[in-house]
Amino acid sequence: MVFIIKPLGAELAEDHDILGKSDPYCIIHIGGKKFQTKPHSGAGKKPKWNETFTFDGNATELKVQVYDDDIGKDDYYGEGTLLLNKWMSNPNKANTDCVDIILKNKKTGVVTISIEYQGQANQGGWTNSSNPQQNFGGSNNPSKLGY
Ligand SMILES: [Ca+2]
Repeated sequence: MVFIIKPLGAELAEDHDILGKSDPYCIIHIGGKKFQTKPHSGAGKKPKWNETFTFDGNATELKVQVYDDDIGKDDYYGEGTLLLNKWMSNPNKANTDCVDIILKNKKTGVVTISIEYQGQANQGGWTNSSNPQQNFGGSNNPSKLGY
């Protein structure tokens, strides 16, 4: 399954940087893979990323982590999780959602992210109950009349 993932930006509760403004970036974890945006230098509480990542693999959820880029250890804003089934039931269309970023049970911000699932709608494995024999040729199949 292919997901087009665009972390658009964030609204953060605090500016972590002591000198100047925070330089936030985010990391997307999906299906064992990791995508990282560039830091939005000096963005403070309202970073914009507008980067596009393509994930090809199996995943049911996506985790977002936000950091402030610093010399030495980067400050951690926290993380949030999005379930992907909403996009899988509405394929081939980019839909934007927000994910709360939490650190130690405290909301530290919101990340806006656009996701598009490319593929067939997820039927959940139960709605497509028709017998394949009916679809792939029985004695009544009109396409066979010409032979
Ligand atoms: Ca910084």
